[in-house]
Amino acid sequence: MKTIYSPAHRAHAPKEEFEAGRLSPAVEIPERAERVRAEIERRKIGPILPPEEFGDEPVLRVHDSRFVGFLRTAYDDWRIRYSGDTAEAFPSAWPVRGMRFNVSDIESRLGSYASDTATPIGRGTIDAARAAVDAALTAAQQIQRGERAVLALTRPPGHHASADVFGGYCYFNNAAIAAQWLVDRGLRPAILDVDYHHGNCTQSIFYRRSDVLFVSVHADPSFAYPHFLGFADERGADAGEGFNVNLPLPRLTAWDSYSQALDTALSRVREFSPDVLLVSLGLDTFEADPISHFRLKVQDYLRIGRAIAGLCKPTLFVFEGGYNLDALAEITVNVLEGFEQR
Ligand code: Q9C
Ligand code: ZN
Repeated sequence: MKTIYSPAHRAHAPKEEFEAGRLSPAVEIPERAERVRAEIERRKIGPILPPEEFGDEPVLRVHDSRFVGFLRTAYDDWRIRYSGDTAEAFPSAWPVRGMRFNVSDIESRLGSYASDTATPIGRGTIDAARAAVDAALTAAQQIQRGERAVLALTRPPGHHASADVFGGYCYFNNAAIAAQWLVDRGLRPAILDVDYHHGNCTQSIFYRRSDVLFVSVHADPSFAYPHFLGFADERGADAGEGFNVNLPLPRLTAWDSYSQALDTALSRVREFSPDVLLVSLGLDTFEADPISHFRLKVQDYLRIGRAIAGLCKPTLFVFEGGYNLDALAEITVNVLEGFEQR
């Protein structure tokens, strides 16, 4: 299996996030992708190739142009506002009910576009996020050209970024942009999201559409981030009714019940009969993940890979979350190896 990887991700090296009332060390850090890349080499999964540049057009098929413009200048705008301070940009006020969306200065823009305080914008954030998009698009192009499976080793991740929202460590929705690119080339993609956190913004992007199926297995938002979306009764709207499937699971879910939900998800995908499967591959379902509460074990990731391979579809894995640095590389490559075994 080919991997698409760019070292440009290293320019995004957040230091801190504001969480549970305090600043804590960032977990979505460069070492994540570096460890996975090294493990792919060590276990000889296949060639590691750099992305091609696709330009803005495929990004603008999914994201709002003012939002893209905001991300492009946010760090510089922030530095000008705070006279050269090199601290990362964070929002501190949001336009909640009764207030207005306003983008007249950097503070109002941050509040209008951000969904949380975990997603800092630093000097290298935009370049890294763009390289991640190009990695996902390059992988999509490989699939279009006949590859059976490709990994886009994207960082920062994407599934908590919508048309005009960034958050949850995500800036551009890599998987959604790749899916839209495939739609624009006449293909019918399904997205299976197995990250611990609900892929709220991938859901939002395709919620009213029947040309892209979105299926997610995740921690119940009644106790887990992203808190405000990802419930089982969200089934799509308008033309998209029935094309959104959420399978929320309780705290401490282990393989026995996880695998049942995964089987349900896979049969919904099979029923849709896509041309291409995109997998939003989060590895934060691991038992020792530092921010999550499922109980999957190292060997379970081989099973996930085998189960996905059972669909017999061209498969584009798009890397999302997963924060246990000691296990992340092994469990990621287990999914790929499980997939190849079948
Ligand atoms: N105590 C992804 O995995 N904060 N994003 C959660 C938990 C945000 C996760 C706090 C988590 C975002 C791509
Ligand atoms: Zn996650």
